[in-house]
Amino acid sequence: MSNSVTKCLEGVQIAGPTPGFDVVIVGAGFAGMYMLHRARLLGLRVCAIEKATDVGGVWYWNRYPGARCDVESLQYSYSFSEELQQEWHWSERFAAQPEILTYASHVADRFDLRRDIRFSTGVTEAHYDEAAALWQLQTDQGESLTTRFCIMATGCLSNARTPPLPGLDDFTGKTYHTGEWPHEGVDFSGQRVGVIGTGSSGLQAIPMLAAQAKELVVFQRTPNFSLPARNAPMDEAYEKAWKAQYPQKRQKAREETLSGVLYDRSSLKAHESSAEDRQNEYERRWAGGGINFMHSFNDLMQNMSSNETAADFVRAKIRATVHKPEVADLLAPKDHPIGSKRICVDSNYYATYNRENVTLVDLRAAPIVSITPTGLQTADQHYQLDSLVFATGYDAMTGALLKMNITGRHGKSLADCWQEGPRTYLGLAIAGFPNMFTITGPGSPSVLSNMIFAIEQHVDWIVDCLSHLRVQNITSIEADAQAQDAWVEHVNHVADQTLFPLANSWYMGANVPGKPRVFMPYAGGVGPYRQKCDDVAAKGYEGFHLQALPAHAPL
Ligand code: FAD
Ligand code: N01
Repeated sequence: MSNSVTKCLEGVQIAGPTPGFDVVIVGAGFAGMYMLHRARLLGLRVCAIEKATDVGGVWYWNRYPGARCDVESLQYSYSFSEELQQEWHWSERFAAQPEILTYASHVADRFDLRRDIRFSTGVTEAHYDEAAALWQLQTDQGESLTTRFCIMATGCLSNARTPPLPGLDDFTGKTYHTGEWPHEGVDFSGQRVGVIGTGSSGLQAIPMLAAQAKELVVFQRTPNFSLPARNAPMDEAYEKAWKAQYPQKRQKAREETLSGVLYDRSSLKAHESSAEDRQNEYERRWAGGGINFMHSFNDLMQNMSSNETAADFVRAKIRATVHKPEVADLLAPKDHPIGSKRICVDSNYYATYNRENVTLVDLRAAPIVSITPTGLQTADQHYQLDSLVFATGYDAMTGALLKMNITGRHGKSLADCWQEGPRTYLGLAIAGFPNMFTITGPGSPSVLSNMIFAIEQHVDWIVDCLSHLRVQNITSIEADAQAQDAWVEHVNHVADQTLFPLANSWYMGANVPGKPRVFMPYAGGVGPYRQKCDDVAAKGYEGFHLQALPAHAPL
C-alpha cells in the first residue's frame, strides 16, 4: 500500500497520504467488539487487533475457577440491540466466566465480527506521523499498519501483574495468574496450593480451590470487604419482567444512576435512620446479596461515620461466620473505608476459612521473603507448595496503554506525558495525541460503573464524533490542553469529595510500586458524565481542536 497516492473520494480529488484503514481498534473485548460493529455500520475501513486467539477480553483471559461477574447478568450485557438482549438467556443471576465468554462469542457470530479482527496479534508501538496525519502501528507479527484514527479498546484490567518476588524463577512447582489462566483448566486435586492475593479474583477462586486442593494456604497482605453474592439460577419471572421492560430499564440505568446499574438506592443518609432501622436495612440487603448493600444509604461513600456503620456490620458478619476468632480478626478489614477499594462479592468466601484444609497467613506480621524451589518462605515460616496462584491483580487503567509505546505529536511519548499520572479530556482523548480515542480511559467513570454501559456510551460518542468529522470534512481532532487540565482538575475535585482516595487501591495506582498516586476513574457518576459528554458534542466538540487538513483524505 502506498502512503502517498492521490485518492478520489466522493468525487473530490484529495492529494496526500492514504491510510491503510480509517480506523484501527486495539483490543477485542466488549469495547473493541462493539466499536468494530459500529464503525462498520458507518461504512469505515476498519479492523481490530487482538492479542488473544478470540474475542471476549477479560472473559477470555480470566478462566480461573469461580470467575463470574458481580453486576447482575441481565444488566452486565450489551443494550445496543433489542433483539440480542431479548434472545439471550442467562442461566444464573451472576453468570460464570464460561457463559459470559459464550455470550461474547455469540455476539461475534451474530454480527459477523471475526472477519475484521486479527487475532494472536499484539500492537507493540503506535506512533502519530504528524506530517501524514496518520497513526502507524507496529505489531508483534512484524506488520506495520497505517490508520487515520486509532481507538484504544485495550481494557482497564488487562495487564496482569505478577510481583517480582525473589526466587520465583527457581520454583519447581507450577505458577498461575488468575488473569492468564490456562484454557485447559487446572486440576489441583491432591496438591498443596498457595494463593497470593485477596482481592475480587482471590476471593472468588479461594472457595473453589479449597474444595479441590489437599491443602490451601492463603497469603493475605490486606483483607478486603466482601458481600455475599447469593447467586442462584435465573428466576424465570424476574427475567421475563426485565425483558418486558428492557429499553426503559436500560435508559433509566444509563441516565439516572451513578453506576449504570439499577440498584435500590436509598434516599436516606445513614444517620437519618435509627441504629435499629439501620441494622435492619443492612440485614435486608445482606440477605438479598450483591452490591445493593452499598446503596443502603446514600452517603456511605462520602461520610466516614456513615461508612463505619456499614463497615462495622460487615466486620460483625465476618466474625459471626468464621469460627476461629483470630482468623476472623485477620479477615476483617480495618485500614480502609468499605467501598473505597473495589467491593468484592463472593460465594462462601469467609466460611471457607472454617475448613480444615485452609490456612490463612498474615503477610503483615510475616512478609514474604522469597519463593523457594519447593514453596514460599515468609519471615517466620516455610510453606511447602506444589502450585502457586497469583491473584495479584493488574497494572490497572494505564498499564495496557503505556505498554504499547505510544508517541504523539513531536514524538512525545505517552509515558512522558503521564509521568505524574494519567491526564485525559473526558477519559476519551489526550492532548498531543490527535485522532486517538481511549474507550473507558482514565478520567471516565469506567471501573466505577457497569462497564458494558460505560463502553457503549464511549463507543456511541466516538461514532457520533467520527460521523461529524466526516460530514464536516475534518481530518484531525485533538483534545485541547487547557480543556484537559480543567477536566483533570474536576476529576480530582470530585474524587476528593469522596472516601475513595483514603484507600491504597488500584484505583489510586497504589498496587504498583512507583506508580503515581492519582485517583484514576471519574467518580461523578455515569448520568452526569454522559450529560457532560453530550454537551461537549452539542457545542461542536467543545474543548477539542478540529482541523480540516486539505492535503489529507478525510474519512
Ligand atoms: P478487556 O476485556 O480487558 O479487553 C481488552 C482486550 O485488549 C484484551 O482482550 C487484550 O488482550 C487486548 N489488548 C490489550 N492490549 C493489547 C495490545 N497491545 N495489542 C492487542 N490487543 C491488546 N465489570 C463490570 O462492570 N461488572 C463485572 O461484574 C465485572 N467483572 C469482572 C470480572 C473480572 C474477573 C475482571 C478481570 C473484570 C471484571 N469487570 C467487570 C471489568 C471488565 O474489565 C469490564 O467489564 C469489561 O469486560 C472490559 O472490557 P474491555 O473490552 O474494555 O476490556
Ligand atoms: O486484583 P486486586 P484482583 N504480596 O488488585 C495482593 C475486577 N474483578 O484481580 O491489597 C502480597 O484487587 C493485594 O494485596 P494488597 C475488579 O474490578 C472483578 O483481585 O496490595 N500480596 C491484593 O490482595 C477488581 O477490583 C471481579 O495488600 C500482594 C491482591 O493481591 C479487579 O478486577 C472478579 C502482592 C490483588 O487484588 C482486580 O481484582 C475479579 C504482593 N507482592 C476481578 N501484590 C468480579 O467479581 C499484590 N498482592 C466482578
